Amino acid sequence: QKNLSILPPAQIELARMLVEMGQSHLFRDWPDPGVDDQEKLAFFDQIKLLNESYPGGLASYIKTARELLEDSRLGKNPFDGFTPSVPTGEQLTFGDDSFINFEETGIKEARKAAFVLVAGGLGERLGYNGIKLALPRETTTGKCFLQHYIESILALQEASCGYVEVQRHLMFTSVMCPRSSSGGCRTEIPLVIMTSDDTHARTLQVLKSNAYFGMASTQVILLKQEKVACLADNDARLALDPKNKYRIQTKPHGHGDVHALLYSSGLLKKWRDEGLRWVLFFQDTNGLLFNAVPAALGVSATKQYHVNSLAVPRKAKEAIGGITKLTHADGRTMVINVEYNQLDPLLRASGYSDGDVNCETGYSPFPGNINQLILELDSYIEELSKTGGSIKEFVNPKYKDASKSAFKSSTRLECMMQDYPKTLPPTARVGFTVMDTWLAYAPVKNNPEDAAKVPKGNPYHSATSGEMAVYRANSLILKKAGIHIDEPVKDVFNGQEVEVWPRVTWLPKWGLSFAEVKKKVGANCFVSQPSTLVINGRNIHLETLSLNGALIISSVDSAEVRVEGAIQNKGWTLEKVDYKDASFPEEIRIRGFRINKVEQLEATYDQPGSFTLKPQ
Ligand code: UGB
Repeated sequence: QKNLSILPPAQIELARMLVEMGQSHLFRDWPDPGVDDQEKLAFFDQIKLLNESYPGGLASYIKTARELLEDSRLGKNPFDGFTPSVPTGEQLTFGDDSFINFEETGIKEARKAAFVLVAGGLGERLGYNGIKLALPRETTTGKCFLQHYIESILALQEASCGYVEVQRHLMFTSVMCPRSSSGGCRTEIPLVIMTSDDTHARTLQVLKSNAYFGMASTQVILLKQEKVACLADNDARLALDPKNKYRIQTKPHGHGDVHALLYSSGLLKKWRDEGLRWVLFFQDTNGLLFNAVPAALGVSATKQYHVNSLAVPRKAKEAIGGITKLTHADGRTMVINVEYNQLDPLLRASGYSDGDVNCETGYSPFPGNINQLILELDSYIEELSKTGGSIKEFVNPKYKDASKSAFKSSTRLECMMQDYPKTLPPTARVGFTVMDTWLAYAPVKNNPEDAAKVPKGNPYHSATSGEMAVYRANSLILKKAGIHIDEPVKDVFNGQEVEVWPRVTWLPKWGLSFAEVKKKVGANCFVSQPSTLVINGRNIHLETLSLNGALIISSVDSAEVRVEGAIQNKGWTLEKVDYKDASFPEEIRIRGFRINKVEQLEATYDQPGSFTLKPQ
C-alpha cells in the first residue's frame, strides 16, 4: 500500500491484480518509499512484460497454473477417458510415382507457402555454447543449418515460380506468381524465425554478417518469444529470483508460443490477403527436412489437410513424440502427438502392460512426430481467432517428496506447437505423412556422452549422426537416380558407430526434388566410398563421372556444365577428434572428426555458356 504512491496509474492496476491473485508475498520485503524506488519500478516493467506477452495476461496464467498444479498434485491422468490406438496416415515411399507426383504438386504449392522456424531453444541436451542454427549441418562445406534452410526456401521459391524454366528457355512461363498482378515473378516466400532472449541477438548477428544468406532481409521476420513466470508452490505463487527480490524468476514456455506470436503479429492475415495458403513449421537442426518438404506439401494440397504432421518410423523410447489416435469414452476422437515422456504411462494405463515397446517390425507401432507441421492458412486463422493462439499447456513440477506439497525448484507452465490440433473441431481434416527416416529426419540434439549411451539400434540424434545422415541421404538419392555408389563402411566417432558413405553434398537448387536430381545424372556414373563430391551450382550434369577422390564443382546459374570421365586424386579424409580435446573448436569436437583436405579437383564456371569438365 505504502509503495503505491511511487507508481504510475497503469502499474497500480497491475499491483492490485497481483494482490487479488494471491501474490502479496512479492511485496513482503519491500522497504518504504524512498528506498530502492528505481528497482521497484523495474519490477513493474517486468510484470508489465509478463502480463502483455501471455494471452489473457498474468491473471490468466496464474489461474491456469493453479488448475494444472492441482491436477498434477492429484496425479490426474491428462488423457483421462481416452483410449490410444495406432492411427492410419499417408505412407510415402521415396522415388515411386506417387512420391514424384506429390513432390511436383508440392513445389507448385510452395508459391503459396510461408515458413516458420522455431529456434528459441538453447539445446541444453547438446551442451553446445552457440546457437544451434549456426552449427554446421555438415563439415564438408561447413554450411550452417540456417544457410541450408534459407537456400532450400530460395530454391523452392524459384522452382515454384517458374524461374528455373525461365532460366532454361529464356522466356516467360505461364506460371503466375500469386503476388504479381502483371506477370513475372515477385514471389518471396516469407521466413519467420521464432527466437528467444537466449537466441535472438545471435540469430540476427548470423543473418546480418552473412547478408541473410542471399534472402532479401525484408523476407526474414524475427519474432521473439518471452519467457514466463516461474511458480514457487502449489498455489501458483510467483517465484522471486533468489538473488534479486525485485525480479521474478522466468523460464522458457516452449515452442507452442509460436502460434500466439504469429497471431498477434498480424502476419497471418497479411499472408492470407497476399494469397498464401500454407504455413510450414520446422525445427532448428534437422538437416534432412527439406528432402521431405515438397512431397509433404503435395500431400497437404492433394488431401486438403488442415493439419499435416510429418512423421517417421519411431523406435520405442526414442525422444520423439508418438502420433496417436485417441478415442474418448464419449465417442470423440483426435489424432495427436503424445509426447515421448507421456506415451509409456498412457499405454500402460490403457492395458498395454509393456508400455512403449517395439512391435514385430522392430519399431514402435506409433509413428514418430518430427514436428514439421503444415497448416492450412484459412482454417488456422479461423481457429486462432477463437483461441488467440493459446495452446493447451502442461506443468511438470519436480516434487520434494511423495506428499507433493513442495517443489525441489520452481516450475512453470509449458506448451508445444504440435498440440495445436487439440482445440480443433471434429470436422477438421487432421492427417499425417510418414516418410523414411534416412530421407527426412536427423536432428542434432544429444551431446557425445549421452549419444554414446543410446540403446543399440536407436538413433543417436548427435552432431556425428546428423552429419553422417546428410551423406547417407544424398548417396541413397543418387543411387536411386541411377549412379553406382560404393557401399558405406562402419566407423566409430565419439563412441558412436555410424555408416560412412561418400561425402556427397549439393546446393538445394541443384536437387530440390527427386525428378530434378534424375534429370541431372546419367546412368554410367560411379562414386567410391572414400570420395567427396560437392555440387555447387544449378545446372551441373553428371554424365559419365567416375569419382575416386574429391571433386568440388561450382557454377553460376547461366552456365550449363557436363561432367564426364574419371577423376582420381588423394581426396579428403576423415580424421578422428576426441570430444574432450579442447584444442579443436566445439562444433568439430561434438562430431568426433575433422575433414583433412588432402587433394581435390576444383572446377569453377563463373561465366554464362555450355561447358564440359573432362579431366582425361
Ligand atoms: N524451441 C523454441 O523455439 N522455444 C522453446 O521454448 C523451446 C524449444 P527441442 P523437444 O522432432 O525432434 C520436440 O528441445 O521439445 C524450439 C517435440 O516436442 O529440440 O524435446 C527449439 O529451438 C517432439 O515431439 O525438442 O521435442 C527447437 O527448434 C519431437 O517431435 C524446437 O523447438 C522432437 O521435437 C524443438 O525443441 C523432434
